[in-house]
Amino acid sequence: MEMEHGPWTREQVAQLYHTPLLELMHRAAAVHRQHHAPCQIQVCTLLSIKTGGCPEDCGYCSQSAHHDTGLERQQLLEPGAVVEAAQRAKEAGSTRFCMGAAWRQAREGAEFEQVLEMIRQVAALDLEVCCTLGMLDEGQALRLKEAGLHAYNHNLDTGPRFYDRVVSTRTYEDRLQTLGHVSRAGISVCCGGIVGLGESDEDRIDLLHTLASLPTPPESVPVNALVPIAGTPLGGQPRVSVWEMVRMIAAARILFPRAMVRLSAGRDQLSDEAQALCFLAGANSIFSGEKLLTTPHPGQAKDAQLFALLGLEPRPPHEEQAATTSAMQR
Ligand code: SAM
Ligand code: DTB
Ligand code: SF4
Repeated sequence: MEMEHGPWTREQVAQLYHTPLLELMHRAAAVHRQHHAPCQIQVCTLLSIKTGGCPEDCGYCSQSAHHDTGLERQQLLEPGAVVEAAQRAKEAGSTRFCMGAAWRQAREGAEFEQVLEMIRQVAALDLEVCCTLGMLDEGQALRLKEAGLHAYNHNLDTGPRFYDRVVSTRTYEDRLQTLGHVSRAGISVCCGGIVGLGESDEDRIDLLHTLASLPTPPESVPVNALVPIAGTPLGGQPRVSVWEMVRMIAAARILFPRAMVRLSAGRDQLSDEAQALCFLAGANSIFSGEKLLTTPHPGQAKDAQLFALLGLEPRPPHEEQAATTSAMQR
């Protein structure tokens, strides 16, 4: 059995990243099998609880008020509507429910209370609750934890040297600070990035190394392929090749053996064969549904066909999962 790796140096991450692709995939698949049931995929549902009109200028995002993308704005949803969506997601087989808000930072006052209420009610459905609300301070992170939040998604997107080419309204340091507040509050960190922003291999290595150097390793790592959005500065970027996704996923799997590695945005453009390669390389989580936050996604029927074809099954909810894991260790 491969030994658990200590802290990774940047040089080691670079070497890993540049491993010949088939060898990298093989190593990642081996690590995947040591730590996870290889035919199980975590199925998550994503809901946009507040859409558009965001003050940040992220160059990839349909929801930034700085870009004219024609997106219809939507104020914060009522907890009742969110809980209904969560119930439907559970019935459709999701075990994790993630709520996304187009905010620079979590709001104080009535809106924050409303989000806390959503978390309490969704957690009561026995779903793993995750949310992504932009920057948080320490007190907000603690209140989210108290309400029953399992994980907080806050992506670093790319390496620190490329970051200001993509976003100018906040810094990499701001992102790291929020991640610190999240993990100190005892909330699982969900943190990953985007492939296809025009970044170099060096930037991807920087991102992986930064993630591997966080005080607590992320519990889940979303790997997004850029979905180019007309009207955004990155709307003309070419689609990333599946090989770039596979390399990033495999490296993430090896760096974070226990994490859920999520094949996130961009699945709509990936063939069954391409997705199969991503799962072989260690991806073990997806978003289900016909829409991500604002962009089209494959939908449940297509995913059911893919699961049947590949012999994959949805990962059971956490307590049943604990039983599976102990069975694997016997
Ligand atoms: N406003 C919050 C924030 O930025 O943290 C939460 C929502 S934001 C849309 C969540 C993540 O979605 C971003 O950090 C980015 O990684 C990803 N994302 C947004 N637009 C994308 C796109 N067009 N293609 C791929 N990933 C995207
Ligand atoms: C993440 O890393 N990917 C999800 C989730 N976290 C919030 C969001 C992807 C958004 C893709 C573009 C859109 O649908 O607007
Ligand atoms: Fe706002 Fe998040 Fe989109 Fe950036 S990625 S513009 S912070 S919604």
